[in-house]
Amino acid sequence: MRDAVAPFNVLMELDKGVLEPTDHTKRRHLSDMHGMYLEEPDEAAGDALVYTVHEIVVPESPDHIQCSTTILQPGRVGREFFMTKGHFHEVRGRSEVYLGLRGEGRLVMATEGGDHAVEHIVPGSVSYVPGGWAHRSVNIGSELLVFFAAYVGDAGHDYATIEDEGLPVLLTDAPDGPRVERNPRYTQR
Ligand code: PAN
Ligand code: ZN
Repeated sequence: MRDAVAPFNVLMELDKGVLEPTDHTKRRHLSDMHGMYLEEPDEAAGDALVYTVHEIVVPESPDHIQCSTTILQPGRVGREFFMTKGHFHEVRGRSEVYLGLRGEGRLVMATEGGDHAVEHIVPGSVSYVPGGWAHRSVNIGSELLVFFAAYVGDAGHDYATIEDEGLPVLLTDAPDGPRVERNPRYTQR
């Protein structure tokens, strides 16, 4: 973790999302996404890399802002595009901003009450994720999707709610292009 009381700079490779230096890198493979897609991945896909997150880690306090880049690979499981796990912030009121850097994606957001919103992630898009909205990014293109995220320092991540309930909609690859479909497995509280 950085001593964020002292100013610092890191450099980002804009098209790759790599931060130099980075404090922490996590990688999510198909095996980490178990049960999140309607269909199980093809065995031929092996344990493919789905996404990488490079993080700048500062103290988990509302005085600070956590920053990260996400690099989502292109691909599909069945008709669904590669996506992040998605989460609510543990502290529900904490907001976040996404800045699109490369590729073409969608940001799926939903409240615990079942409202949902889908925004575009493209180079230059700035998406505001208000507190209380779960969020998942989806790569609908054929190249990498890269974006930068900044969020309140003590937000934390609640993955379990999305793992249990899913999100109200899915992004699928339809003959006429990407489609937002109702998630048949979504269970609203
Ligand atoms: C992002 C996400 C990142 C990976 O930095 O954490 O895109 O997605 P998952 O955390 O859902 O695996 C963010 O929203 N942070 O709060
Ligand atoms: Zn978040």
